[in-house]
Amino acid sequence: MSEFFSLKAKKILVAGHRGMVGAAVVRRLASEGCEILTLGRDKADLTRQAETEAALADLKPDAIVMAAAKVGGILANDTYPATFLYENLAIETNLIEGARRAGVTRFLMLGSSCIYPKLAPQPIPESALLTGPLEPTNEWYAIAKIAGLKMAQAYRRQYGLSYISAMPTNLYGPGDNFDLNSSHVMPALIRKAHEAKMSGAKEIVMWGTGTPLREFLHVDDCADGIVHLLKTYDGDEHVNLGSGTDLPIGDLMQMICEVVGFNGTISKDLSKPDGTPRKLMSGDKIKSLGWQPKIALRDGIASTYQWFLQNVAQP
Ligand code: GFB
Repeated sequence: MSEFFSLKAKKILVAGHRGMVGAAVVRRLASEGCEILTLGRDKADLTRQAETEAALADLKPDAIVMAAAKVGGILANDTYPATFLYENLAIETNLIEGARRAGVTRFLMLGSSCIYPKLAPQPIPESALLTGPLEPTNEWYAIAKIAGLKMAQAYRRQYGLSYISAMPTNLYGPGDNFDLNSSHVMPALIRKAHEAKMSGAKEIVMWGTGTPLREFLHVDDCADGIVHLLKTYDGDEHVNLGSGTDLPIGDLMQMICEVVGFNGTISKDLSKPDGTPRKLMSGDKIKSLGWQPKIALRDGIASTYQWFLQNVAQP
């Protein structure tokens, strides 16, 4: 795939560099010969327009990767709809308009697979966007992310800017949030299996029925896909970024228990929501652009568990 945008000697701003995705993009960019810029909360609160625009005017990056977002698992999304809608809209608006004002011609906006209708055809092609109602537990976050990708399209159309969007599937890996109330399923289940093993508990609790299917992509694969798109893609339509396979949450739980070494039983908390039944994305488009993921799920869980042991677990 020919390079549309060379990163060599360019100034690339990774917005959200302390988050799981942003940190992975920083690691991935280290071998690209570019200057990596970051924007900590101490320098600018990205939900504040004036602060964001002043910081971007000062940094004058050649390109921006928008990894900054208010993110969380199914319960956090369902409990804080206003926060998820407001903060994500504000961050996107401030970064995209701020980028335009600062003369930034290249921008990669990151969304999520929850932008697609709850009952979209599987695997979900990019063209399924806005063809049906959203999953209620995360429609607020989804609406914000749809607005973000539409902003990138609108800025391309009106101002001729090379702004693009990527929609990653459920991500996991080093730097994830392991807080049981706000996290996604992967870090929650790693923590639960580990703590049960350490305390000798006989049982761990999984939310919902365990039947929903989810697709998982290691964050280092995601960062690699982001850099690939940044260098090679200049289209109007967003691009799915997934692993190509999914599995039931119950099977994921089983795999995590094997990796962690927890041999007890798994019970279900049916008071917690299942969310969308399935959201496997089609990877045809990114494959045609010359990219595919490398990290197998079991290997990714094992290395994430090691990261958890070294960085989060209490000794
Ligand atoms: O990862 P998760 O929170 O988010 O949950 P979504 C995925 C599935 O795992 C759901 C089940 O069916 C949960 O009920 N699950 C089982 C658990 N046990 C647990 C647990 O202990 N913790 C959690 N968190 N889940 C999010 C969206 O949806 O995915 C966001 O809300 C975003 O907007 C993100 O799109 C990628 O996959 O359901």
